[in-house]
Amino acid sequence: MDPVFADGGFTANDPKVREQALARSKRAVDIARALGTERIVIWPAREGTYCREAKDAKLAVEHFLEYINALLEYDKEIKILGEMKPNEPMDSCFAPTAGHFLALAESTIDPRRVGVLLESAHAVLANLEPSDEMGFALALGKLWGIHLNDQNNLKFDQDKTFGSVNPRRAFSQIYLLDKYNYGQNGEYVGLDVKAMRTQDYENSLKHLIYSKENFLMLLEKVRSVDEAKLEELRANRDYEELDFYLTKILLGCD
Ligand SMILES: [Mn+2]
Repeated sequence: MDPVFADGGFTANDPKVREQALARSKRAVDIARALGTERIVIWPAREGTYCREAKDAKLAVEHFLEYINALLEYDKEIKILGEMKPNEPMDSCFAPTAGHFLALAESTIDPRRVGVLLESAHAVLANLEPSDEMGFALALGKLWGIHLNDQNNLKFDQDKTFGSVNPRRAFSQIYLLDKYNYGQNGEYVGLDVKAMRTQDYENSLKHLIYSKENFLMLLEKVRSVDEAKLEELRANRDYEELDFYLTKILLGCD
């Protein structure tokens, strides 16, 4: 929020600003280590432009890489989790998706210490399916954190209560995470939600409780799925029936 970083930190055109951004990040690493964690989440939503020609896209990604390398060098124990989003506050972010960041990770000095934190709404903002994004990162052994929430189409980053907009999309995420025992290796399930602004204070606090409640109600539905039936429908390529079966489960009519 410091005005010096209005045009981004480590992708800013001014080398002094990039230096300051790195110094501040090193301090954040020190604080994280003092708190007993080695996981550092990068949320590079200001690393982009409002005007395409405001920054050199090739140079910006090179600065991004130098920044990650400098942090990996600074502390040999930390793990970096990129929480990527395609836009907001900037019009267009560099490395807008988890896939972009994982490609970047492979070019760092220690790819083993670079992974992702996937947020449902960020995937939706990129017009991607959150559960597929999670599957992609899971397959590469890189899903080190998740922020569950919801998003009503392509608008600002809404951080709505998990499952409140599209329960089926929420169901798909839980189905995948539960199937692969997500959390067994100490990964956290975060709920990155924000209050609707036009309520009084007390009511505004319910978004976290209900995100968790929705998660638990959907988990129950996920675990009620008849896996043999699902496999049979897959084998028969009867996807209308599969869709209908899951819709019935979601509506409590099965
Ligand atoms: Mn988030």
